[in-house]
Formats: sequence, C-alpha cells, structure tokens
Amino acid sequence: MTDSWWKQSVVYQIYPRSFADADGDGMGDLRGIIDHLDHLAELGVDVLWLSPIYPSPQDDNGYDISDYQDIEPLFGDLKTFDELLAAAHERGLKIVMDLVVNHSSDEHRWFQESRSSKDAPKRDWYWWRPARAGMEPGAPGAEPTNWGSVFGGSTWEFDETTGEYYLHLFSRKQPDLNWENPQVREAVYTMMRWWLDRGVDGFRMDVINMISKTIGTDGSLPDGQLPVGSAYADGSAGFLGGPRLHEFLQEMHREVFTGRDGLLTVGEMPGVTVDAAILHTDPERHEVDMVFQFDHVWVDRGSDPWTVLPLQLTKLKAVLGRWQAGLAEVGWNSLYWNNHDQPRVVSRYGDDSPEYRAVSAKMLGTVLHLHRGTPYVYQGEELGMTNHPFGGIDEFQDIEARGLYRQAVELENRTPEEVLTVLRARGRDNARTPMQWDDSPNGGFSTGTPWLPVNPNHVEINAKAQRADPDSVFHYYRRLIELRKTEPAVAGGDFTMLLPHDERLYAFTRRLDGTELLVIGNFTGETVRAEIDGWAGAELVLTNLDSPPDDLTLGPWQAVVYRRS
Ligand code: TEU
Repeated sequence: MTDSWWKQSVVYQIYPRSFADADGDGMGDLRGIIDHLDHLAELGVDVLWLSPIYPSPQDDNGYDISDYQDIEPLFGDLKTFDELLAAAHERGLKIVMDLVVNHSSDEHRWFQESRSSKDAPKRDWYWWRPARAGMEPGAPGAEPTNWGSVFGGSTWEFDETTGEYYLHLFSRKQPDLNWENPQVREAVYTMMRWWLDRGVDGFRMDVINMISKTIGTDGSLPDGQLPVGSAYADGSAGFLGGPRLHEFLQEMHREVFTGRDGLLTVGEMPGVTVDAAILHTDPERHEVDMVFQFDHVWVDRGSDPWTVLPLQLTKLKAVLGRWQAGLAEVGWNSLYWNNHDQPRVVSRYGDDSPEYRAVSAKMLGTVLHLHRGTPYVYQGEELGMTNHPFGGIDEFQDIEARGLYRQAVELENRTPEEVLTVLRARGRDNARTPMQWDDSPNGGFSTGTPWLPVNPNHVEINAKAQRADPDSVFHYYRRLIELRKTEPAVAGGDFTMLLPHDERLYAFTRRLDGTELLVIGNFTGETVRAEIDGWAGAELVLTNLDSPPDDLTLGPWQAVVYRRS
C-alpha cells in the first residue's frame, strides 16, 4: 500500500443518528451501521467517515463532546464500536473518526473544572476574558468582542461563577478550547493516539482552521467590522487560519501520526484559500492529506445571508477549476457535493422533479467523481435523496436553523417567510432526515418514531428498490466508483477545464500517459451540443441516459465520459 492510497479511494460519510436504528428508539446507532455494511460494500466505497459518536449532550448533534474516549449511549458502547471496526475491516472498509477539538461540550469535565474558579488549574484550557473595558460585566454590549456566533447571537457567554466571559464560536454549549496551552494540545494528541491504537484509520478534523486565534499583545481578540443591519460582526479575521495553525498541525502530525501507515486525515476548513491549502496538503510539510474547502458550496450564497442565488454554472466551474489548477502539482483535493451541513445536491444544483431527479443526480455524481481528488459520498446521495418539504420553524431541529431564525426575526427585522424560504433551501436538516432503506412507513430506518421525519418520497426513493434496479442512481454510483478502480486516469490524470464560459455544460478532460478522458455534464433540462472537436469515434465509457449522444449533442441532464488513447 502506498502512502497515498486514498488517491484511489472513495469515502462514504455516515451521519449515525440518521443512518439506521437497530434498537427502535428513533435514533440511528452503531448496530444499525453493522447491519448495513453490505450496502456499503456493494456500493464499493473504501472508507467510512463517521460523524461524532462520542458521549454528548447532543446540543449540536454530537459536535459538542463531553467525553472524547467513549461512545454515546444512544449509539452503543465501546464493545459494539470494536465490533463495527472489525466487521468493516473484514470487508476492506476503513473507518475515519470525526475529531472535534476546536471546542468541547460545556459538560466536558475539562470545562467544568475551567469554569469553577479563576485560579483553577484548567482555567486557561478555554478562552476566558473580562467584560469590555469600562463596561458592566454581563450588561448588553459588554462582550469582549463584537463577534457573532455561527449559530446566531454573540460568541461570548457571561459566566456568573467568576464574572467573566468564555468564547464559543458555535453554540454556548461548545466552548472553544485554548490551543495556546500546551497541556490542551497534549491531551488531544493522547486521545488521538488512543483511538489509533484501537484500530481506527484516521480523522476528519472539524473546523480545524479555527484552532489558532489572533491575539493582541494585551491578550485581546480583535473586533470585526459590523455590517449595516446586523446585530453582530464577522470575527473570522480573528480565528480563521490563525498565526499558529501550521505549527499546531505539524506538531499534531509529529506527535500522533509519525510512524503510522495507512491513515487518512482531512481538515475541514471553512474559508480556506487555495494558497493555504497547498501548504496544508503538501506531503513534505506533514500537516494533513487533504482539506475540505467551501468555495463551491458558497457560489449560490448572496452577500446577505438571507438571499438564495440560483446556480451560475460559470461561477461553479471557475471555483472548482481554480482548486484543480491550484493543487495540480502539490497537495490533493477532496471532492464533495454533500455532507451533514449542506442541502441535498440534487435539489440544489440538479433538478429534483420526478422527471429529472435520477438523471440529474447521476450527472452531478459523474462530474464530481471525475475531478482530480478523493470523492466523498454522503449517505443517501447514492440514492439521489432530496431536500425535505419543511413547513414552519418548529419542524427544524437544527440548532443553526433555530438560532439564525431567532437572530434574523427578533433582532434584524427579517420576516419569518423570507428566513424560512432560505432555511428550506439551505438548512442542514435537509441532509439529516433518515436514510431511506425501503418503502415501509419509516423508510426502514426505525421501528420507533424517527427523531426527524423520514422524507415522504421514501416510497419511491429507497435503497431496496434501487439495489434491485440496474438503472438506479445506486448502481450508477457503483459503476462510477468502479471506474476509479479500473481506469487509472480517473485518480491519476491531470485536469483541463473546457468551455469555461458556457452556462449550460460542464466539460473537462483528464489525461494520464497515453489515455485521455472527456467528461461533459449538461446542467440543464434542454438538449445542448458541446462544441468540442476531435472526439469523433472515441469510446463511450459511461453515460446516464439510454441513448448515447450523437455528435456530442447531450440530452437533458445527460453526462458522458469518453476515452481515447
Ligand atoms: O461545521 C463547520 C461549519 O463551518 C458549519 O458551521 C457550516 O459552515 C455551516 O453549518 C453551514 O450551514 C462543522 C460541522 O460540520 C458542523 O456540523 C458543526 O455544527 C460545526 O462544525 C461545529 O462543530
């Protein structure tokens, strides 16, 4: 096995609470994953990334961890985890854990100790600051900085016990750990080694580009610019890609990964630039194997968070093309349309109407998997699962949806309807409705009441029906994943974007040695001819419609992969 085995691999993300419920409490669990490993083995993926399964008050569905070295009882226990790991390894599937160490839960004993008094030994494990100079602690506007939390409200929570504030970039139940403190870092590395010794195959590192903050000489954190009409400022200049980030990642690599083979590390980095990603993923620098960038899932975002822009294909191509070019020589891309934080891609960049749902889901899969990089499939994407028909705010469970709704409606004078329109299109719960296994009342997910309703379209869209249908999205994804294993140009070829100004077609070539692949995806419901010469007589390797295109004239949402050598 070469050290970059993950270049040939496909990762499948499991969101355990929504994957499969074996004990009937309405919440997915580890036993449910074990029961469905055959689905994943048949699909042909190589690695499973599990969203957090550690003990947690579940304020942010497990991204708020109260014990890093155990399993949340809702999901199982360490014994069942070991069983899952063994069962996965038996099928040749690796398991990558979610590592959430920018923050812990406020119920973690580290934080309990830290908050207990100003001179507690762990006081400095978190970010404690006094009220703004000259202001009454706890008074409105006295927070140490004007930063807004990702989930709405201030990033600072006033704590009566000591009369100081603690920093939480996410919810108030997710206090930020202070990576400046070497004891914090050592505790994290020890925990990581413990999981690797247990047999896990790597980590997906949650918001890892937020661990280093920009601190003034007086210990202060910098205020952000306050946009007109907003209650809080964007503080990201003070915590994204901070001054010690590279140093921390290199130290982690040295302390945790040295001398261990066959692992995969991926850093989730909202706002990361191509230049920073080159440094993070250059193998010579020993930081991480790849990063999750966000540019291509932010192309349909307006400057104001409460506008939904339609997809402009030229923008998407410019962004992904820039990442392909940037990491062509050094480093490596991760490729994803979906995860537990994003709406379903077929509803977003495809067409989820009954007529075009399956074909557009296949087209999107083709375009993504044929880029240079490691593709990630999010549970249900291989079925072409869609957004959920959410009604009012009460139907959303996500702390982000609820928090941003409250801030926008109560503090920023937005109308509930405009906010709901955006949440229905973009809200994270769209990705979190239960996996659709069959057409039975709860979609085969649970015999109890699912924690979030199953999409009513599970009657048509489900794994059982698709595994039985050779034309399904599932079998198309299976072929797509197989193509990576049989055609070396898919993993190893270089990348050249074609037709950058075309608003309807996404086209590019991949070339390795004497082989060249041409990939075209039609992002419209119309028939469109691709003006690309020189491919007459090439072999059609894959397409998502019954009829091969004539003279590169693609049908609605058609995708094609041609090969010539
Ligand atoms: O997400 C980081 C992140 O930036 C998200 O806040 C995302 O941009 C946003 O929710 C999109 O709407 C990670 C996890 O993936 C997410 O589930 C957690 O809530 C968050 O970190 C805090 O741990």
